[in-house]
Amino acid sequence: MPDILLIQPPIRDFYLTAKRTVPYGLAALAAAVRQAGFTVRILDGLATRKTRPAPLPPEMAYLAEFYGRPDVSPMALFHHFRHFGYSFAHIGRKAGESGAFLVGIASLFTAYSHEALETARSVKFFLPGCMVVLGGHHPTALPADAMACPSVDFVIRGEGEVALPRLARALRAGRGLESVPGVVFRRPDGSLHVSPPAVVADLDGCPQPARDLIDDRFYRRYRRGSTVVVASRGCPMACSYCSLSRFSGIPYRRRAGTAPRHSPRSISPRATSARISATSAPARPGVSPRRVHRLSARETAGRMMRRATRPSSGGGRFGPPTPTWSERMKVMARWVSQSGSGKASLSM
Ligand code: B12
Ligand code: SF4
Repeated sequence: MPDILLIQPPIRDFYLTAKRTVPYGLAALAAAVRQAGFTVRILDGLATRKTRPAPLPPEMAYLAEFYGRPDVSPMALFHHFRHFGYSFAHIGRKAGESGAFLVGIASLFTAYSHEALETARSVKFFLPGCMVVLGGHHPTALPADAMACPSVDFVIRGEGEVALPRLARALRAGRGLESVPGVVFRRPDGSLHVSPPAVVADLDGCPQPARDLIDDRFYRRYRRGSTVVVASRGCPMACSYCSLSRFSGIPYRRRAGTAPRHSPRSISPRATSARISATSAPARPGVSPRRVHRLSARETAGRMMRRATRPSSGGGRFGPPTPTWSERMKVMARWVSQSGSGKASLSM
């Protein structure tokens, strides 16, 4: 029976790509609570191919007449609104069987915040004696929204590696929670105690994520094992539409020892070789973060150009891009490499 259960909730959307949902943050938290002496398990609500149609949410109900007809085109991806992952009842039952005293639920994305709350309700139903804590970008930005759900006992804002073990220890010892970084809780009069987001001061002091708790059968790419390596936290950019740099309270930091510590074997004892593909900017010693970002975007644009001009692009279904399209890509690459304002309209 684990002391702590960490849950990645299922999601409801038109599509899901498994490589985007590796529960890296939960593995980082699991390593931290393990180091503090707690037993822990990850219940990954997305580590299954199970999917079924779900009703459109009320704000999208007007789309109903456009969906529902059979669609065999390559764009059939967006054919139905679907529930991806295990059912809320299944997750609740598994939480009940775990008997954990503390259940942590990831609520990373605002668009999927309802699924995190539904998970919390199901967990409380099947395991009424446990404490439920929510963390991730959504409750960090809008803690009162999450706390409005009676099944949520606490929120931890910001990074959880230091905060979650401290919350667990305080709960076990029956101590007050005021000193737990990032914590949000209800005071006896019903008002909320809201702490500023927690920030890990020494990223290199954090243990390696508990990758052994990730169900990597589900996260294979091209029939090989795959994993995520996070070389930095926060973001060096300041896109005008993004809350991260301005309001999250999470500063941009790089991990000093990333390259040597992440040899294939340090990532997984079973790994024999590594093929690296980057979706965000890797750290480069001696180069300013913004420049790293611009270089990375330029390289990505260049790679896309080269790939797109091969006739096999798009799995062989589509021909090479039109000149207008490739011209646009070149302009974009030029613009990205020249842009020095820090107000980019490109993301990640
Ligand atoms: C890499 C990245 C991606 C990658 C990989 C995502 C992944 N598998 O983790 C890709 C490109 C696939 C991606 C996709 C998306 N992303 Co993204 N992504 C990022 C990025 C750049 C870094 C995230 C990261 O890895 N952080 C490091 C890990 C360790 O942190 P973490 O997972 O957040 O976990 C920490 C804390 O959040 C907290 N925590 C997390 N869970 C829990 C649970 C508990 C109980 C507790 C206590 C704490 C806690 O503690 C953890 C350890 O410190 C951030 C921006 C940024 N610079 O931070 C955006 C960001 C997270 N993404 C964002 C969005 C919106 C998306 C998409 C929804 C975009 C879209 N429309 O498709 C998709 C959703 C993907 C999905 N899961 O279906 C937003 C979320 C904002 C919001 N409020 O919704 C961010 C903040 C960027 C932004 N501002 O737009 N993303
Ligand atoms: S690059 Fe992504 S995370 Fe950074 S400010 Fe822009 S949108 Fe936000």
